[in-house]
Amino acid sequence: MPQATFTFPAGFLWGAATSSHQVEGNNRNNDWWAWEEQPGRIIHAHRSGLACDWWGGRWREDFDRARETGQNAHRLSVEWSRIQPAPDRWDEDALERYRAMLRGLYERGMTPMVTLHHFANPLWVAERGGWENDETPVLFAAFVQKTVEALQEYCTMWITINEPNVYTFMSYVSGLFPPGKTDLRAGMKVYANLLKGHVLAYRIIHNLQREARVGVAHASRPIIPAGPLTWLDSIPANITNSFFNEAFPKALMTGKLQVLNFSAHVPEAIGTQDFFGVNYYTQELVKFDLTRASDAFGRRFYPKDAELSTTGFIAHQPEGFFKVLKWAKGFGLPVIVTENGVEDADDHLRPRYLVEHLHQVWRAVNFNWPIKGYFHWSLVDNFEWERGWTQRFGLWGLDVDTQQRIRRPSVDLYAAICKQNGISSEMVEKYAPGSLLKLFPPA
Ligand code: IFM
Repeated sequence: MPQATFTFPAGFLWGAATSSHQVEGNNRNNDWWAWEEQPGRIIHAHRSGLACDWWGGRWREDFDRARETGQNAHRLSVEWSRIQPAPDRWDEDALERYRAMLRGLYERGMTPMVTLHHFANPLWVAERGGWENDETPVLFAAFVQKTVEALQEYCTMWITINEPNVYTFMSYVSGLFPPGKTDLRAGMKVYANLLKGHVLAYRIIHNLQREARVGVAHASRPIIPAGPLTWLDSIPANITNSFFNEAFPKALMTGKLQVLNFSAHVPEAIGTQDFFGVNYYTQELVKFDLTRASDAFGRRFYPKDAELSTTGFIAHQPEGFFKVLKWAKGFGLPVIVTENGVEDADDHLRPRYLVEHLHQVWRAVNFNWPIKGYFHWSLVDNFEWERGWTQRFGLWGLDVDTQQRIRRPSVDLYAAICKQNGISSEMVEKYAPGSLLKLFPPA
């Protein structure tokens, strides 16, 4: 077997990503908490509850875990409903707690990245129509101003909106996220308002902080015509790619958000991205299907022989990651992998998923594409939205009843990678032997 190491550039960011509602616990004042209380919304009636108890202070032990295992960065989000519990009220204690968390990262020598909107909205915003209301981008901007003023001492890397495409799709097309609508027209309005909110936030952050780097975490999932009638299958593929993958990032270049016959002109969006955040999990095939009008006449699925995650949510397809990185670098900006990971309770797939996906990042880096960091989703198992606790994305497992953390074997693999700033054949042999021949074929 060849002995080799795939080395990453000096200064590469190695971390994990989390989001407030998914880890903090007791986020009672947002639309997700209310949604969880409605029967039938969350699988098995699961609740976020105490989540990973970060609001109770367990972020400390989890940051220790991250640091001790070689991570030098962490992406977390702040909760709008905590910082601004009512339209006319700011909670200084909440801001102070977030300052303490960021200071906690700083003291551990870890670079923070802060997300300002990660799916959840304050109840009072939701009650005013959420992102369908044209006022919401302005309300969001006020929250961003207040938050960045308070946190800028410890953070220069900001994500304005996490996965605007997923938020729009899940909340307004599939209806699986609050407010549970299935109304594409409303969805397009929301998409446009998220874009406007992003633009306002981008300007505010730069006005406050010269050295800020501001981006969006774009969920990126190649949709491939299944064939053999590829021309027919490319109809749903093109529509879905346009809505899901292309629309938002293109709008940040052209100032026009365009999907089918819907368009919104937001010229001030041009150039409002300092890096390109990529969230990649998997890719999908699509077949033309006349019965699926609401899915752009497409049936999406994974290849028959694909290896699937525990609940079948993700197919292990690292080659799709390379495609996405290639596409992302085409935007001419530094690229940061803001999320990548797999739900895998018993950790039988994660080690291979991890090394094979990171191998694609390394390949990309070797073309001199400007990839600056990688944030694994996630540090600890956390509340997976409408999928509740059925999906376990953590490097560490979580016993929700006892709050006990369970160290999965992937922890040691990721630690070795972060500490060495590379992937060696020895590591792969030890932790992910099933990937050895693929990554290090005999000469
Ligand atoms: O948990 C989510 C996260 O909130 C957004 N990106 C995908 C993750 C896995 O489903």
